[in-house]
Formats: sequence, C-alpha cells, structure tokens
Amino acid sequence: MELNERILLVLDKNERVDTLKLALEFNEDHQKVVGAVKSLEALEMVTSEAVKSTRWELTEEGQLVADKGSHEAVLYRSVPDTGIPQAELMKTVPNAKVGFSKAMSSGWILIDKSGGAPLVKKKVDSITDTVQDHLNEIKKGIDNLADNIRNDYKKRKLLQEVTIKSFLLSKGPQFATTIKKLETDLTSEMLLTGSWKNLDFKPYNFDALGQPPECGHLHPLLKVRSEFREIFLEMGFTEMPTNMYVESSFWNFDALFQPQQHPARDAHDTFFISNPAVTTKFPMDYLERVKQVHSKGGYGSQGYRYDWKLEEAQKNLLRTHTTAVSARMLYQLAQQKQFTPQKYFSIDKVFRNETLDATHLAEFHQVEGVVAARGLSLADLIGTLDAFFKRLGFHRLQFKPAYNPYTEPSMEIFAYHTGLGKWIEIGNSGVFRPEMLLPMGLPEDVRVIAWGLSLERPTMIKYGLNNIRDLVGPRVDLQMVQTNPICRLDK
Ligand code: FB9
Repeated sequence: MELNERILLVLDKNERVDTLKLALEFNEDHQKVVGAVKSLEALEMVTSEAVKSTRWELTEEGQLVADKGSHEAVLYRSVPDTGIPQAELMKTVPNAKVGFSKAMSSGWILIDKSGGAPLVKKKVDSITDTVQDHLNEIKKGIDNLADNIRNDYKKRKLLQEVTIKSFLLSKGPQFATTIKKLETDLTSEMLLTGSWKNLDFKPYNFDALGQPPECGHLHPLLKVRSEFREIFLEMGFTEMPTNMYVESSFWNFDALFQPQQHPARDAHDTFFISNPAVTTKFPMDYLERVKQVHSKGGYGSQGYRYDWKLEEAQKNLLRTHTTAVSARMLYQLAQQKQFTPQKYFSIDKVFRNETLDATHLAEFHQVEGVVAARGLSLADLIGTLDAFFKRLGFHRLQFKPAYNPYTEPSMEIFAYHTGLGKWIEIGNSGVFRPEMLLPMGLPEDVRVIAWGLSLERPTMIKYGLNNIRDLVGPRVDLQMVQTNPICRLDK
C-alpha cells in the first residue's frame, strides 16, 4: 500500500498524529513521510502544523557501543580466566582507559599484584552489559532512562539531544481514506466527450522547479542581438526599457504626430487589445498639447486639422515599433529642468498585422538608435549612420529620400553587401518632427535624429537563411541553433 494511503488510515483512527511517530511505526525515513504528507496537503486531504521536539539520539560512538558492547564489557571479555598483564591489556583493547575504569567501578575485574607485575583478572563469572541494552532501546525509540543514567551517557558522549522538526497532522477538508485518481493531462478526447467534467485534476505546483537543461545554445537572433547591443554600448548609447509589449495608441501613434486616420492605425495593420481595451492614464497636460497640434496645429505647423478623439488615443495595442518607447523616453527627458544630450537604443519585439510571407511574420525585432542634442542636423544623422553601419561591416552607404509620419526629412538606408554582390536596404531613418518634440516640452533648439532596422533580416543574411520560418517558429531545426557559429560582424 502506498505510504500516503497508510498515513490516511492511521489519521482516520486518530484525531492528530505526528510524522515522527508515523516514521517509527512504518519504519520509514522521516523525510519520506514528510514528502508524502506534502502531497496529501496539496490535495487538502490533510492539514499539518510544524512542531519542534527534542529527542535523544546515539552519537557515532554510541552506535559503536550499541553494536559491539560497552567499552567496559569489551575489556571484561578480553580478560582470559588466567589473567592478563595490565600493560598488555591496555595496549590491545580499544577504548581501554574508559573500559578499565568502568569495569573496575562495576566490580567486574581486579588487579593481582602478588606476582610482581600487575595482572588483571575477572572478579565475576558473567556480566550484564546494561549500557549496550539501554542504547539499543534508545535506537528503537524506547526511552525509559533515569535522568542520572542519561546524563552519564551524555557525559560519555554516547548520547546527544537533537531538535527534530516534524508535523502534527489533522484531517483536511478533503479527507478520505483513499486517494482519488488525479488526472495530470487534459486530453482532446476529454474535451470532445465532456468527460473532463467528472474528473479530478492534479493542482498545478507552481513552486516545482523546471528540469535543469542538459545543455544550451544561444539562438542566432540572440547572438546577433548581443553583437548589436555591444556596438551601441561601444558608441555610448543607453538601452531603453522595452519590456512592455502592450502600448496605448497615444504613445505608439499620437505622440509621434501620426494622425488618427493614418492607414497604419487600422486593424488590418495593427493588433488591438480587447482586454484591457483602453488606457486612461496619461500626462493630461501633454495629451492636451498633442491634441492641439494634431487638430489645430501649433509651433509653426498647421497640423492635420481633424477632430482628434481621446477614445482613439486610449485604444491599447501591441506596439508596432519601438519608437513608442523612444517617445516615452524623450517625454521623460523633456521633464528635466536642464536639458542634457542623450543617446538611447532599443532592440525588442514589435508586432504588425501584416500578410505573412517567406521573410515576414506578424512580429519581428526592431533595432532603433536615437540621439537628442541641441542643433543636430541631417549631416549628424548621416555621420552617425556611417559610424554605426561601419561596425556592421558596411563601408558604402547610400540614402534615398523617404516618408515617415514622425520624421522630416526621412531617408531609407542602402548598403553594398559584398557577400551578396548587390545593394540592399538596411534600414530607415530621419529627424523627428517639431510637432512631435515641442509638445513634449523639449527646448526649441533640441533636435532628435533616429534610425531603425530589424534583427531578423541581418540574421537571415548572416546565417544564409531564406525563409524566416527556418529562423523562428516550431519548424526551426534545433541542430542549426546548436551548430551555427558565433556571430562575428565584419567590423
Ligand atoms: O533591417 C533591414 N535590413 C537589413 C539590416 C541589416 C542588414 O545587415 C546584414 C547583413 C549584416 C541587412 C538587412 N531593413 C529594415 C530593411 C529591409 O529588410 C526591409 O524590407 C524590412 N524592414 C523592416 C520593416 O518591415 C516592416 C527592416 C525593418 C525595419 C524598417 C524600418 C525601421 C525598423 C525596422 C525603422 C525605423 C525608424 C525610422 C526613423 C526613426 C526611428 C525609427
């Protein structure tokens, strides 16, 4: 019978029972009993209260005496009927000093000096080794020793007092003498037949530790991410906090001066969140300025002249770019009493409700760099891009005018990839518009340049992958993850 069922049967006959007593009764290791109790407690079949008790246990020497006999008994049994020179006896018998003294005081032996050299002889024909008997009773958990005897054994280091933590058990709310079979898997068959309604499932043990991994290898994406992170850190950039995938439309679009009727804000391009559907907490004075610059213009801009709606800005979504985080960081920077130049970067997931194909999934990692300082120009942007992409191994850049709602001017970035033998698009960039920066409260002469690229594109090129599903997703060949080389960008 299972240990936990044996525990239930004992508890059925007793209001309360201690795990120590159970361990003795079942002749089981106490820790094993405690383990079984914990599993019964998880099922609410028992309740346990931690208790401390002290008890006497044999020391190592006490164990030896219980097995071999007391030192005095061993010495007595080493004395032949004809006697033995004391010097020889003391040399040959283990623990002879203690054994001789105790055997003499017990009247078991005597010393005959009539023949010159002291001869040890037996004084009695037989002895009873009560020390050994007592210690073997303690081993069995029977402790009827008188205090003076127990203290003597303690003094002889045969016994020691130990504190034992145990548990006092009582019947739990779900007590029964048998354990219902608990399902550990919810199967499709249970769902289809509805049989799950009459089954009991084992509760999740969220405290259980996971299986320690036998080995591990960084995914290629994370290798490239580490390289990009190193480049930004080398260039003195600070990483932005991007650990919030769910964002409000306000920070993802409105703060970037992206109009509420922009197609990118449509559900066909963006994943909106149904619960929680809205955010209502914003810096309202700042929000008011954003509303103004969209609907009526300001700061020298005519704005978009439309009826800007708070409800639209409150809608939660999965961020479509990490530029939402850049907006939060720049707003926070604008709250400083004294403006200080900053260099930020981010590398994290973004989500777009796009048509999937061999190189596009609904999510990808965006890499973004942002530099805020007084009097920056397009030349600073080009110089910064040159320095950044040189570290990626791109030494020939070309720029093409582009459009972003939040940057003016904007440029697509191209580089000649020697490995592929052609020019490839490697990112997008621009200077954030005053309609984005001034409502935040940044000084008028502060300019912010920024650029972005993805992590997946460079990784696929680096590792020669043509389909994004060979890089991420359930079809990934883990052997590729294990064997692909360390990422070294041709700096
Ligand atoms: O990463 C991209 N290409 C790339 C980058 C590096 C590279 O290195 C190689 C071998 C070592 C190779 C290729 N692109 C950007 C360009 C194209 O891949 C493009 O087709 C796909 N783009 C993504 C967007 O797709 C929806 C890449 C992604 C992208 C594009 C723009 C930004 C971020 C990511 C941006 C931005 C931005 C602009 C202004 C201010 C702030 C941010």
